[in-house]
Parts: sequence; C-alpha cells; structure tokens
Amino acid sequence: MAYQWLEFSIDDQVATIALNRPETLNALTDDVLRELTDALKAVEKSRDARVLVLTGRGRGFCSGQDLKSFSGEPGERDIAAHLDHYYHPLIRKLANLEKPTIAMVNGVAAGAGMSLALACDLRIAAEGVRFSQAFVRIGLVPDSGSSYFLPRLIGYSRALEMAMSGMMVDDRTALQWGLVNRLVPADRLEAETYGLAKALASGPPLALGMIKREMAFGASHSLDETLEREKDFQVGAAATEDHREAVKAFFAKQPPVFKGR
Ligand code: LHQ
Repeated sequence: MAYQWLEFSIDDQVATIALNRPETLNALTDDVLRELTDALKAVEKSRDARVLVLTGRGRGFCSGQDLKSFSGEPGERDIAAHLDHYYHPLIRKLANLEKPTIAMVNGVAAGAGMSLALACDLRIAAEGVRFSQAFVRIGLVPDSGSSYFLPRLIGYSRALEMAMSGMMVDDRTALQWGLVNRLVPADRLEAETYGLAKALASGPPLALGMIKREMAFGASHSLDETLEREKDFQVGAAATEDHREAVKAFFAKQPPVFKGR
C-alpha cells in the first residue's frame, strides 16, 4: 500500500514508520490512523523487518488526535466508536507486536501522540523534546493506553501529576523519570536509534518476541504466576534452532547468527 500521511521503509531488517504531517506536528486524523495500522500489519507480517522504529517528520513527534478533524458538538461525536475503531486496535497492535519497537522521539509528543510513544518498548529522544498528557487541557482524560503505560513507566504519582496538570515535561525530566531510555543531541538521534535498532535486529527474533510478552506478563501478575509463565517461555526458547546455534557459536568463539527458527 502506498501511504499519503506516513513514510514506510524496511532497511537492514529495521522497519521505519515516520508520521508525515509536519505542519500539524503529526496530528492523527482517521486517514493517518488507518495508514499507521496498515503499516504495523505489514511490519508484523514481514520476515525482513525484525525491529520497528516509529518517528515523526518535522519538529514534532505527534500532537495526538487532530483537533480540527474531530470537531463538532460533543453530542454529535461518537468517541467510543472512534476509540474502538481506530485507537484501540492500533495501540494493541503496537504493544503486542512480537518485535522490538523503538519510538525515536524527535520532538513534542502530546495526548494520544504521547500514548503512541508509550506503547513502544523503548524511547530514544532528542534534546529539546517535550511530553504532555495534553488531554486535560481540553477537558478530556488520558486514552490510547496512557493510563496503563504511564504509571508503569514513571510511577503512579508522577503519572497522576502529568495527567491531572497536562504539564509539559522537558527532556531532562523525562530522562530522570525514566520516560525515555536515552536522551541524545538532536544531530545524534538517528545514529543512536538505528545503532540500537540494528543491534536488536541481530538478536534472536523468537526470544525477543517472548521477552516482550514475558515482561508485560510479569508487570501485572504475581511472582508465582510469573515463574510459571517464565518456565513456559524458557521451554519455548530452549527448543529453538537459534538457541542451539548460539550455544555452538559460543564455544566456537564466533558471533551467533540468528535465523528466527
Ligand atoms: C494541531 C494539533 C492537533 C490539529 C498542533 N490537531 N492541529 C481525543 C479526542 C477523541 C478521541 C480520541 O482521542 C483523543 C486523544 C487526544 O489525543 S486528545 C489531545 C489532542 N492533542 C492536543 O490537545 C494537543 C494540541 N496541541 C498542542 O497543545 C500544541 O500544539 C503542542 C503542545 C503539541 C505544541 O505546541 P507548539 O510547539 O507551541 O506548536 P503550535 O501549538 O504552534 O502547533 C503548530 C501547528 O500545529 C499549529 O498550526 P498553525 O496553523 O497555527 O501553525 C497547530 O494548530 C497545529 N497543531 N497540535 N492536535
């Protein structure tokens, strides 16, 4: 599918989706949301794509729901249908993708745009970025997974402060709070992000997918439940050809080559 509102590419096993409505700081219209979901499906299916980088063109990462395209009297808008139809499948697909995902945060991330960054596994940000749970500023509440991901990432109290105040969190604070994994000078953003993406792309794809599911499970289950789940995943990982080959490579003092089998 050719995209109008995003750029999509796969190079060296790394897929990139770049939101491309820079004049609105990459605000999300129905068309953008449709294209984004479609591109995620393509990443999910592609054996060439082992890692996803999600970013924005221009000076913004994503400013959330396009407020122009979602206007009208409150009673006329079916927000439930909008969330069910567009945002929820998108956030589920992104969070459940069995490949590492990196938000390359090039600029401001607000509202559902921040939710998109939160639904990625890792966040690498350029100096100068800002984050806002902007929902409350227009009388709304966090959606698109923000109230799920944010307290897990930065703790309940900070998450609640962000959500209730709509405050702008600056780059240093974001790093200090663990909202981003790394903060780098803007001119190093691509090099740092793709350096990490390529390192992950050379890892064992099946194990990486399992690690993601395992960690998400552990974050919301008891120790006993998690130990059982870890056992299942480890049985699965130990049965892969990649595991056998990597042990062989270890004793041969060679770097392992993972095939995703
Ligand atoms: C925009 C937007 C935007 C359109 C900047 N839309 N044009 C809600 C409702 C229903 C269902 C589903 O889910 C949701 C979830 C949500 O996401 S609600 C939250 C929606 N987002 C916001 O409320 C954020 C609105 N934007 C802002 O607060 C600011 O633009 C931020 C803080 C992101 C950036 O501020 P600045 O760097 O000062 O840039 P700016 O405000 O000057 O924006 C640049 C342009 O982008 C400007 O257009 P213009 O023609 O004046 O140059 C803005 O109108 C446009 N823009 N966000 N969401």
